[in-house]
Amino acid sequence: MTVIDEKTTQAPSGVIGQRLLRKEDPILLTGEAVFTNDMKVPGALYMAVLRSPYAHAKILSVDTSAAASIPGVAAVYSGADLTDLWTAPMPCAWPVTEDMKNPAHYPIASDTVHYVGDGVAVVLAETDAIAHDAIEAIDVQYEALEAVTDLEDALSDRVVLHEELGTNSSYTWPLLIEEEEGQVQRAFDNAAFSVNERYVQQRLIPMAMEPRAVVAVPQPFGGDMTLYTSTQIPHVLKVMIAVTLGFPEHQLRVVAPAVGGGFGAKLNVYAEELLCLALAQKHGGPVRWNETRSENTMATTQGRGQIQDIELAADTDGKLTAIRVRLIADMGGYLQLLTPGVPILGAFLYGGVYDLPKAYDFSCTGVFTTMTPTDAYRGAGRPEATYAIERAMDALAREVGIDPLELRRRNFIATEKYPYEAFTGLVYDSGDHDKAASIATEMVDYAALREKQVTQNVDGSTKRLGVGVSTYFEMCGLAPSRVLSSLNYSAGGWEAATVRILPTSKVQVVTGTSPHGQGHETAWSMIVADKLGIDPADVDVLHSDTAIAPLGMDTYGSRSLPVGGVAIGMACDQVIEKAKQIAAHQMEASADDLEFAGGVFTVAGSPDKEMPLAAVAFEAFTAHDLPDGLEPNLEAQVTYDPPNFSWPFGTHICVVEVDTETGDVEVLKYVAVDDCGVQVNPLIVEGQVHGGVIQGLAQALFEEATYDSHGNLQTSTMTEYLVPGSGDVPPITLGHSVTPSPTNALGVKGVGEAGTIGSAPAVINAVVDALTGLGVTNVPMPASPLNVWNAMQSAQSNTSSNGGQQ
Ligand code: MCN
Repeated sequence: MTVIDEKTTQAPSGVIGQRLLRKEDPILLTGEAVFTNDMKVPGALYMAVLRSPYAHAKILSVDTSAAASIPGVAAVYSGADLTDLWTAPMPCAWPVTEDMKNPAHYPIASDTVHYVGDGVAVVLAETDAIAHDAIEAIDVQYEALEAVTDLEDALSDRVVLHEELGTNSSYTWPLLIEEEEGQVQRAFDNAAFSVNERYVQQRLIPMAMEPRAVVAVPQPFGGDMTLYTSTQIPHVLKVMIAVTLGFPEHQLRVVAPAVGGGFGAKLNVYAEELLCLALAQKHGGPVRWNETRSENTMATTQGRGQIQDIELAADTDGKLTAIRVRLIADMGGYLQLLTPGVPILGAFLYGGVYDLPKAYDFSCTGVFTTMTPTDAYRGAGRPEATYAIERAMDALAREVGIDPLELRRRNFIATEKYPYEAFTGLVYDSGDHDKAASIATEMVDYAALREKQVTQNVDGSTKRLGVGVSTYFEMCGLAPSRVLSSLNYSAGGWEAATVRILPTSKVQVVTGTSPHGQGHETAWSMIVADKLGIDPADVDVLHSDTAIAPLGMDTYGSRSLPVGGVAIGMACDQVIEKAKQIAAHQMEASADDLEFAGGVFTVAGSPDKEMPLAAVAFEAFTAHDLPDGLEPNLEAQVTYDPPNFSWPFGTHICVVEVDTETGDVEVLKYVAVDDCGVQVNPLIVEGQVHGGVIQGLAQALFEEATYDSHGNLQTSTMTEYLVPGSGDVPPITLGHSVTPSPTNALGVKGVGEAGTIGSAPAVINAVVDALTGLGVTNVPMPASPLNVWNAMQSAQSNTSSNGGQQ
């Protein structure tokens, strides 16, 4: 249930701010949308991949003869058979340090496998069923090697996983920021209060509703190729394929048809994309592949996977004086497109929304293990950072002996300090943390809950009430290119947009963003309609096809609105400027005297003179009477590289009841107050926050990808990997404040990841808060009944060994 607090609802003005239903939904909801696996491609061969059952093993031999003899099988290849196809290893676009170790990783292994699910052979066959039967008939002999699934064990190099690297450590990335040398250590030496906490970010499986799928279709003449793939990044993928396969970029078209969710896991260049394309080229005909759900759990990248050690130092008032963070980040078997950079993105957020002096000591070591590679998962590094600082703030509040919200308020960056240069040197655009916290506390009736706890959480009580707070900042709108370059990221952060008014005044927008559930067709139409004074239904948004939208940087990092949407607004402004020249010429007035509102040009001081944009569009098309030197047609193209990230923020509060007899956690109330600046469409914003909160809540309470000591994924189906169903989701009440971003003309900030970033710490803080009276100071994620029970047991045994002192 989503309840919108009317008090905090932004008053709509113009089209921006209206709660329009999403125009892309009818075909999705009626099953008419075409996903990659729905594509009808006559004559396509079906590809199936044989995956390693070992987490770490040498491939001794691959016998494909039995599989090749099955009727309907067109070809069977081992990794060794295909080595000539690759001109370069699989790409990693984020070499975070100069000396980062990156093992050569090819689409199919030919020597050693490094996780269960690593591809060792492929079959091409006339049907999907034959292809899958045939992979069963391939005989692979392995020499099993030891698996390593514990991060600290991996770091010890007891077993080196990529022999050629000589170590399992991929990189260590430090960030030491001090006003004066030695300041961090001095702050800890002189701290009135300090905490030293260890948290574990369990691995998560992104579980998009649609698993991955690929269809590669060579065109009959000239060597052109079309690749249909369920991806978030058709543009980036095109460049990466050109680099990796040496495929001529100008002859490659990448299309992302309808995409059923990605959550960061489809922000990658996958082996199967390269295999389908290379094999389609080799066979001179289409090749397709469709991922099964259990393949998806092991062969699509996973998220999180970190050990976080965080220390806070504070003065007598509980004001932060220094933060120290040490991360061990699980890379998995190989580096995928962004694997090493994901934890680094979080490095800038361990200071939360707090006024921290320049006293910050961070370092992250990325380590190889024998598990599925990790990469971006909704929030990518930022939920992890927020979790650590927000959990540690609660620990510090317990040390100081004050309410956790009061501790946060003492540390908030004051509103008048915005724009605020943070300890990292990054500038936060705008914020009002007191306001977001006040709205949230009012909505949840915080004071009453604290009073209720006093009467409910008494000795012997088996239903304990807990209240958890989390305040967060998100560094989103991934851009600007110069900052990304300073982090060694290989690509830029700009976005492209074209706005074209057609002769009959309907509008085409071409965007480089690539939506997969975010409602861009609706939102972009609203931006255009608002600017041009037309009906959003008269706008068509073209996207996700590099032949139609050749320029783009795609969708991730909650960047599409603050970068791509802003670019569209700028293109509209340029179109209006050009239309103004034409209208002025037609009305024999000076362009400087023209005003544009509601889709009509008027002349200041001459109320009888007006010209609708539709009439201007037709004039621009016929070009019979245009001002001298002006080109026909109304079209503008903008490539926008923003000057800053955008910084949404908010306060989430979770209320739980924990059953001390069973360890069961019931979420009684969840309030999320998010501020993403001006909301283009509050209905979409609420959907995004709602989905995000559920993903964070799922990490806090249900989901965990677990591996046994041999590296076998124990949670490869949804009976073991607990994705919450609608019945598991508690009531979520949304509120918001609106603090416009001063860095873009629309005043917008992104929101796609906000819910995920704020939620997990709010839930776990609530669970720990409920059990504080029993001596519990930490409950690991997920707070399953077993984990809660164990936390209570170990608190009890600590208490007994301390002679009853808590
Ligand atoms: N929006 C708005 N006003 C704002 C902010 C956003 O109306 N002030 C709207 C935008 O217009 C857009 C949507 O909210 O329609 C999300 O915008 P934005 O925050 O720019 O995020 P992106 O479109 O770039 O989406 C990426 C983000 C990420 S990083 C993940 S992961 C994620 C997410 O979006 N994965 C999703 N949301 C998802 N939603 C679905 N259904 N499926 C996924 O895989």
